[in-house]
Amino acid sequence: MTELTHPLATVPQDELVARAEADPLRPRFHFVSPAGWLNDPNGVSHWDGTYHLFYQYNPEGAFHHRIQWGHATSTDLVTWVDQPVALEPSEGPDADGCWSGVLVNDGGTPTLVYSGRAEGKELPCVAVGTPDLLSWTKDPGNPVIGAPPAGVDITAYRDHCVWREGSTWRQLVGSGIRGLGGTAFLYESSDLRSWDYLGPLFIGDASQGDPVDTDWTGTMWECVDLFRAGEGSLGSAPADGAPDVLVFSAWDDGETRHPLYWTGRYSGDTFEPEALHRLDYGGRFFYAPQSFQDESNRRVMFGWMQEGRSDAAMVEAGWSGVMSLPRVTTLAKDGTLEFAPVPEIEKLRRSHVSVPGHVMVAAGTSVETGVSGHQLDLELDMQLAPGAEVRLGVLTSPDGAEETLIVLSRAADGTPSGTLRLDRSRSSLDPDVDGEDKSGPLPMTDGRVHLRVLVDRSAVEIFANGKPLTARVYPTMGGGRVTLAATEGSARLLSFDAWTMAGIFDSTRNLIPEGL
Ligand code: DQQ
Repeated sequence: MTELTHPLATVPQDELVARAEADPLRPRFHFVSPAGWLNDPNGVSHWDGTYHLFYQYNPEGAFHHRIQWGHATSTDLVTWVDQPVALEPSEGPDADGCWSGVLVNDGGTPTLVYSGRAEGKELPCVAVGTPDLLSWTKDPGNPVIGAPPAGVDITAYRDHCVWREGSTWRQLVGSGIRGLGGTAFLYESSDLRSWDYLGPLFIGDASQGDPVDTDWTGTMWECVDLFRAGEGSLGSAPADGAPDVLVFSAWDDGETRHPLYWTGRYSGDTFEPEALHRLDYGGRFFYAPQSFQDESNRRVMFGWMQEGRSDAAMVEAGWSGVMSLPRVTTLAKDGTLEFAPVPEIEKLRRSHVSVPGHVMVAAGTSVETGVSGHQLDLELDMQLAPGAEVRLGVLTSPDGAEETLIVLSRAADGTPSGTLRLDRSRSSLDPDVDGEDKSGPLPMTDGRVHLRVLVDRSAVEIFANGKPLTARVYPTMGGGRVTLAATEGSARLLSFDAWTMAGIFDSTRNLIPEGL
């Protein structure tokens, strides 16, 4: 094991795993690192029937420093096997960290394109893998791009999206142009090693909107991800008119703001934007998402559910960061994206409670759910009358002092719109955790809402009519009751099913995994 060198490495490495596993707030059916720090998903892929999830990892402790690429594999996207660390910093262009990147198939050779960090800046690097993807060799020519584009005053430069178009490779590197906004620089190569710069794919406008807005595009775009949201591959004529989608995480001066996406058309060397959308109403709690197309042609996305507790509390806990459940991304009729957890997750469902449906819930009344737990999958169908507001409470303490509220409301004028809101003001008695409200528009027809809520201790993922809201909560009282009440108007509860969820790791993990 490496020596403890960082001032935040106050917990001895051999105590980290035990510390992390003892934390009642640590999720049990989401992927988390063995202990220490986890952030972005990297190199997400499906290779010869095996899913690969690499991730930004610091096994030294629960803080971001000298990042390595952790690695786990799965055959079902549900249970994961820890594999040896894929990349770690070494002398040269990644001496201070192996930052985010992707995996591509170079004529059968697994190849990683990532950002090497050294001397305070990041540059593109390449590594090739053995056929089992377990052992990686860095390219002697790293960095493969020696500097950001000349003559452009950039805010930062890192992270990669790489795809094959005909006989050439194309690559985007996330960046920002000072005084203008976020951008992604486009490059081309025949061999993934020698790259020609083609120009900015598209430049955002940071002067648009207010920096506090939930859809402000920031001064730099991290983790850009470009894909076709339908039939056909990037660069081809869209058979079904499906848009291209440019996902990015808006960043500003060291602050991770929120993931957004443009729908539009990528053609030639540019992207013609059509509309800007929020990717997840939880904002920074679903950050740096990365997606891939699996062998059954589904677009599957993972995101980093970062913490809402203090740096000191993370260090003490011995772990930080949760990987979201993988979600299937599809195109909704209105041209936006919609999301659902992969159906494979249902394998983890255990005891089932069915709350009687077809009951009216009137303002001021509540339904006795009889459901309780810290690891739950809840699925509800409801119909809200115009002006109705319904609250589903989870992780509720016996006395109700702590409760996390998922609030659904329908516009009073009967239009097909409403709001999804997460009220965390009473989620925790701990005054130091993030309790900010999260919300966004909820499209609905005739007041109908299909709600799916996955509660995994401090990790909560909500999908309402396909719109996601992801966040973290830190209850202190150990409550697990589930409550349902109407506060305005009335709603018909059509169905309500609840399951407890099994955990995915049943034995103690190794901080530095050796694989099987
Ligand atoms: N995290 C990585 C960067 C990326 C950022 C470093 C996003 O490559 O820009 O761990 O969270």
